Amino acid sequence: QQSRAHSVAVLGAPFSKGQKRRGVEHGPKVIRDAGLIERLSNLDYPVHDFGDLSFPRLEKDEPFMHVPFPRTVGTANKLLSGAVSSAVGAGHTLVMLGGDHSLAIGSVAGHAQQCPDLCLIWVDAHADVNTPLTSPSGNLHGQSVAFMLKELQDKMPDIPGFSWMKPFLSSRDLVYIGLRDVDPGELCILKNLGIQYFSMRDIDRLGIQRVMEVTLDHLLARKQRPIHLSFDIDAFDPSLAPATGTPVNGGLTYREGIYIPEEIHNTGLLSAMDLVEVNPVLGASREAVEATAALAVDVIASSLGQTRLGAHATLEEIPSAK
Ligand code: B3U
Ligand code: MN
Ligand code: MN
Repeated sequence: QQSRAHSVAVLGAPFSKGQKRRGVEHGPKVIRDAGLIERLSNLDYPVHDFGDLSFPRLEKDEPFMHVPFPRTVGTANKLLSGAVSSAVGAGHTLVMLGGDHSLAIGSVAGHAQQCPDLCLIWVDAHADVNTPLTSPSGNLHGQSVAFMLKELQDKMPDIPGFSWMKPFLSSRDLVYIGLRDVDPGELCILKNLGIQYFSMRDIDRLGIQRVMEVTLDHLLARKQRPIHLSFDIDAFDPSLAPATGTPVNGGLTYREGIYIPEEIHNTGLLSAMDLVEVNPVLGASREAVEATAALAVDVIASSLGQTRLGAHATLEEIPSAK
């Protein structure tokens, strides 16, 4: 396969208003501190670190029904979508570091501005497809996908802060992997729209190899198209990724969680990705935070071509003994 882009852009999005726990805005810093840029430089293309976005603080942002900070989240995502759109438009493969998962709204929307035929792989313990009316918490990080789906348009109220965007994604262009904490309204949406998903139980039954085969076949069989990977670190088992806001037992093993981005890289079609919900404040110790951040770096590096076998030297690089 051809590889789409020849350079990588890293963009931090220190934002946490899509949920109620503080700390996830420090995700970009701890992921960088775990050596992200250095690891990516060892791969074969130029890496541009675009730094962190700075999001406006709004004076007054009353809840919409029980949804907190709607204008703050909407405005942040509008800003992010513009930045992602420029980076992808400039030919970079975009890596967005969150921040909470509400940021996927702007990230995928900005990517879709440049690549209207993109498909989306959502790796998460949660489906994040609540509408404001089905959401038990009100939190927007549990509603990101609902903002994107065209088929949910008539179920979505007009939320202040989001008038800049229209739904752009068809339910057949989305696959979930890792689900194990899905709300009743969300399950109804998944089934009703016929969305392809693989729960942890499905991974137990089929194995991760088959899951990725069906995932990529579902999205790419009709035509080759750009992939957006939205990876929530809570897809991993909490023993591996403890520093996150809503850990759920029974998650991905290290090998499953690395195999997913490896297979996506092998398509040559990865165009943008998110790595979200690393929250250093919620780690029980420094070690717990560092382990979670190191895992995030492994996922990103694997998405961009790092292999478990290691880099491949050329024959000329092997020293001659004679
Ligand atoms: N489904 C619940 C819980 C949740 C979603 N995403 C996370 N937690 N991280 C909700 O609030 O919508
Ligand atoms: Mn999520
Ligand atoms: Mn999640």
